Amino acid sequence: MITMKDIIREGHPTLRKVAEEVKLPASEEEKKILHEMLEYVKNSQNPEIAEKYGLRPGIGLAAPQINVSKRMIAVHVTDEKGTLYSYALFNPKIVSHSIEKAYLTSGEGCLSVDRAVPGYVPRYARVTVTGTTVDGEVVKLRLKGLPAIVFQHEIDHLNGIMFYDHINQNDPFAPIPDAIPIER
Ligand code: K1U
Ligand code: NI
Repeated sequence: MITMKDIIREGHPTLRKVAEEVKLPASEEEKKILHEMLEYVKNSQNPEIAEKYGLRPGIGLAAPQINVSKRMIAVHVTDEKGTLYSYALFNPKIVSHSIEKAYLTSGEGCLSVDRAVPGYVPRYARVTVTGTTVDGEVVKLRLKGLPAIVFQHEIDHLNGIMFYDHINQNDPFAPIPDAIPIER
């Protein structure tokens, strides 16, 4: 079971590396890790389990955050309509995106960052993501709203990018032209 002890924090060099593609079909060990990553995210959203094991609640997790430099992500998040997006993917890739941007009005957080970093994080408003599930199925997801933001945050981790790299350092809350504000 993954716990906060397994999650590396900012300053660790793995968080700044470009993660390796997973050679498919994935190994049993890679499947086990990816399955456990999704379990972490689900468990962390269960108040009883989160308290028992000291899990910080999360809506996503990328393998580099547990010091595994491979292209694997887990996301478990609902959109504004209550639709659940629960995915564990090998080699996720943004294959197309909108020109339009979006941002969370409350900013973003990260399980690898033990401090609040205020500011707007500009993201694409809509993305199409492909990837391969633990069962070897290829999926193509058309995402908007919070799920689109979370997938971009997690795929950034695979490229050594932290959310605060996108914040305007001089004016963290400077308006982002033509961007959709997302409240949550
Ligand atoms: O990758 C991570 O560090 C997880 C991170 C994902 C994320 C947060 C915000 C915007 C985009 C991506 C988190 O899950 S931080 C915790 C969090 O935002 C949250 C936790 C429980 C309920 C709602 C939000
Ligand atoms: Ni993060």
